[in-house]
Order: sequence, then structure tokens, then C-alpha cells
Amino acid sequence: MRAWWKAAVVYQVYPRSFADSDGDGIGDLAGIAGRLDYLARLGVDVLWLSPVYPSPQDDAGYDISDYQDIDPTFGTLADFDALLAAVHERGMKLVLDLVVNHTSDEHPWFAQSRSSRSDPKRDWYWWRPRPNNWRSAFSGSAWELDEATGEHYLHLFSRKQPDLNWENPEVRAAIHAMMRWWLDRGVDGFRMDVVNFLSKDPALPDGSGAGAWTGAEHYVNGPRIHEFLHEMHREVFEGRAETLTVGEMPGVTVEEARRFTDPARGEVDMVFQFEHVQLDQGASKWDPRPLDLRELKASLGRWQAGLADTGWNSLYWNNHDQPRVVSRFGDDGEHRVRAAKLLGTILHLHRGTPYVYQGEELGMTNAPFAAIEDFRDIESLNHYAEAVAAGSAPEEVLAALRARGRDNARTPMQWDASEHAGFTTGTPWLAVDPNHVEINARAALADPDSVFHHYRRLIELRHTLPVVAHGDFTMLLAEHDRIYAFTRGHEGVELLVLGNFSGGTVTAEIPGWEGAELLLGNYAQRSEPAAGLELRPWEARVLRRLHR
Ligand code: TEU
Repeated sequence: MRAWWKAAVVYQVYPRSFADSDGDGIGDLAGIAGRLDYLARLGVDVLWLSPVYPSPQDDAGYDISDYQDIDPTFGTLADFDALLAAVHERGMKLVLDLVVNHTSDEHPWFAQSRSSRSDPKRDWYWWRPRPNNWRSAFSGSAWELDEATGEHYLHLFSRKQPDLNWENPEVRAAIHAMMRWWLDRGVDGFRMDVVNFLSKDPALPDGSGAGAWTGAEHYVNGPRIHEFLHEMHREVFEGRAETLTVGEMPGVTVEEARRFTDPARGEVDMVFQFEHVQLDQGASKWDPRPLDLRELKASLGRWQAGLADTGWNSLYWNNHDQPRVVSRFGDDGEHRVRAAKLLGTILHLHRGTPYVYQGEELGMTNAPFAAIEDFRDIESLNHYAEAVAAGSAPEEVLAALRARGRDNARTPMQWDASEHAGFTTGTPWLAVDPNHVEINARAALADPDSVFHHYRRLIELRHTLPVVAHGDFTMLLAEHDRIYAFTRGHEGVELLVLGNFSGGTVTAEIPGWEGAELLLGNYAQRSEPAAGLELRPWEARVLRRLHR
């Protein structure tokens, strides 16, 4: 039986920035509920909500102090139930963010654990008399000294995000019970945060190398990770149909992903891998480099081939941690609309489950952050402080934050051209991009040629043509530095997908497609047929023919 999510499209909502219903400048659940018809119009099947649980918001909600409630900023459990019912009424599903590699340091579990060395919950976290050399993803050491008990605790992210000790079966049982509690409430699955970090080498040995991620070899895809995920699957999902699980897995390889997503192994349905979002950088994400299209094709092509017969891919350009793709891999100036449509076309016609991040369907761009005061994200602020303290020129570091900072993804959703883009009647927690006067949902809905309606057609193709959801994948022109081309084939139907990742005109030398039917494109039909497969600036085309 084919899994339902192979023909589904997921839409990621970042609640802080989606829609504010009470004018406090921060998005909320009632705001999301008020925009469900917009999402239904787009045609998406599943909503993924980034965290809405009680949190001191040190890392924008990825630091949870209570797993079984809603942060008052976002609403109440009653608001959540109303939202869930409204989502289901529209035939859509809703998955929550599961953040269980760490809790907030304000979670009662950690308050107990740090209360004394002999507390029964001491071993729910990682305590050591002396730190090893592991580094936090948010700059600095991954260890914090607790003066009161004289020991250090591990935090791979901020010091207000202590890592849970998954070696402890009580920890695992408590998390399983919490997950069942949400599924019993009607939630349809989970996006699992850094879920391949749960198993650490209990000896906590020093890591080799230096810089961010030092020590990663001792906790990325750790020794018991498959055991933990299989146990979770058995304890939480077994016997529950129609759920979806996607594991966010920095550092996961194709080989590992085959094991994680092989249905026979009962771990997760799909993973978020990071290879394609780490190609355009040098030593770190703060060292941006131009993308080489051949490298992108090589990477995505390898994941397509690697999970062709076992497992399943997720497909994404954007999320709340990545800069806007049209600014990153496309052109957010003259050709913004075409480039945004091209990027959507190329991604959605790969084999896998596509994820649309809020605003991507409008072609939203990176934002014009002027000064460090404009940023809010802990990862960026900590990096700026550490780099400037180490002697880097502030303007240089700012340039890296503008290009790769996570706040680029977190500017408020642009609903209309009004002062705060229809996001809030108050003062937004993060400034609205001034280009909202042009780029907004109201204008997009009214323009049949908009990026929105192109994404709607892409999603329709996945819902109506089995070749899109289930067809095999074949990369073409792998060595071409401006053309992305591949075919999909299934039960006698073949698609050719073409994209010109440049502002010039190029011709794809691919014989045998003369006269093929144009299923979707981002240019108006030509009056006279072009010679061969000539592609105009940022042109995308999807052609269909029946198997020869
Ligand atoms: O992200 C994990 C992760 O790998 C990111 O930190 C990523 O490396 C970085 O942002 C890329 O720049 C997850 C969540 O998606 C992120 O928002 C959280 O900050 C993090 O985990 C900790 O929960």
C-alpha cells in the first residue's frame, strides 16, 4: 500500500511570523486559523507548525519549558483544538514540532535535575565535573557550569537548552507518553528536531577539529540512534495509521537515510538532509560562496538515486533556519517571479515529499537588515559577538548575517500592502520587509500569473499525475553549469523537467522531445515554436510525452 504522504505537500508555518490576531506583534494560533482558506486554496495537504509550546523563547520556541501546553503568546489548548478541528474540516492534516534533544533550562525536569547531584532526575541530563571540547552550534563551549552543584551540563545549542540524556529509559518513556498525548488529541505526526543527535557516545570523548560542531562525530547518528528511533516508533506510532514523521538530521548521509527511512525498519518516514543547503559556503555557513549548479545537481541526484528503491526523500529549499531561496539560488531582482517559479518547479518535480515554507509561494526574499540591532536570532547574535570579539570587522560579519542569517526566513508573512503587511495591527517583533508593498498574498491571489498560482498548479500536478509522486528519476546534462534537467517516468508517461538557472538564454541539447505537450512553464507560450529546447532567462518547462 503506497504511503499517503508520497503524494502530499507539506506547508511549514512559523507561528511567530505567520498571522497575529491580537495585535501584540507576534503571530498566534487564532491568526493561523484565520488563514486556513488561503492554505486550502494553495492545495497543501499537511501543515507543520514550528513550536507553540510554553517557552522563554531563548531560541524562538525551540527551548520548551512544558511539552503539553500552548505558550500564552500563541493562545491556549482550546485555541489549538479549534485550529486542529478547522484544519481537519478542510481535509488537511497537522504535524507538530518535536524538540526532545533538549529542553529549556526552565523546564521542571531541568529545575529538578540541577537542584542537587543526588536528585532522581540528575541523570535526565548530561552532567560532568569537567567539560570536554565540544562546541555549541550557537558559538562557544557546549558546556555550562552550574555554580550551585559545581558540575557542568551539556547544551549543544544555547545554554538555556540543556540536552536530555536519552540513555535514561525514564527520559524516553516520558517523551513517548507526551507524543501519544498529542496523537490522542488528533495531531497527525511530528517533525523531529535534530533527532539524529539523541544518542551520544556515553564516554563523551573530546572531538577532533575545532570550530562549530566540534565533537559532532560523537553525537551525530550516535551509537544507539536506530534503537531509539525504532523504540519510539514501536511505543508511539505502531497501530496508528495516517501519521507522518520527518526527522531533521544535520550530517545525515544517503546510506544512513536509507536505514532511517526504510519502512521495514520502523524508524521515520523521511528525513531532512542538509547537503544541498551547505554547498554554497566555505568553512562555515558564515563564509558564503556562489552556488555551483553542477554540485547541486550532483548532490540532489545522489539522494534521488540513493533513496530510489528504499526509503523516501523530503524536498525543501526553505525553512525557518535557511535564507530565502530566491535570493540565494535564484534572482530576487528583475527575474524574481520567474526564478521563484523555476525553483518551485525543479524542487516539486523531484521524487519525494515537497515542503513549502511560508512566503515561498509568494517569492518572498531575504530582508534588508541594516544593523545588528535589526537581528533577533540567537545564532546570528552570538556569532556576531564572537566574531567581532575575535577581531573580525563588524561590517564583514554583518554581510554574512544578511546573506545567511536565519532572520531572513522569519520576517512577517506578507499578506497585503498595508503598513505591517496585514500581519499585525501592533508592532511586529521583527520588521516587515518593505518590499511587501509589491510582494504579498492579496496581489498574488489576484494575479493568475503569480508565483502563488504557479505553486498551486505544481501541487495540483502532484495530486493528479501519478508520475509526479511515484515516477522514477533520471538526471540529465549533469555537467551543464546553467541547465537543470531531468526526466520522470511511470506507467508509460514521461516528463522532461527543464530549468535555466541563469539570466541568459541557453539551449538544452536533449533530442526526442519535439512536439511534446507543455504541461507547465513560467513564460507565456511562444507564438512560433522555438528551435529545440531553447530556454530564456530563468525559464522552467515541464513537458510530457507517452513512452516511446
Ligand atoms: O536546527 C538544527 C540545526 O542544525 C540548525 O541549528 C542549523 O544548523 C542552523 O540553524 C543552520 O544555520 C534545529 C531547529 O530547526 C533550529 O531552529 C533550532 O535552533 C535548533 O534545532 C535547536 O533546537
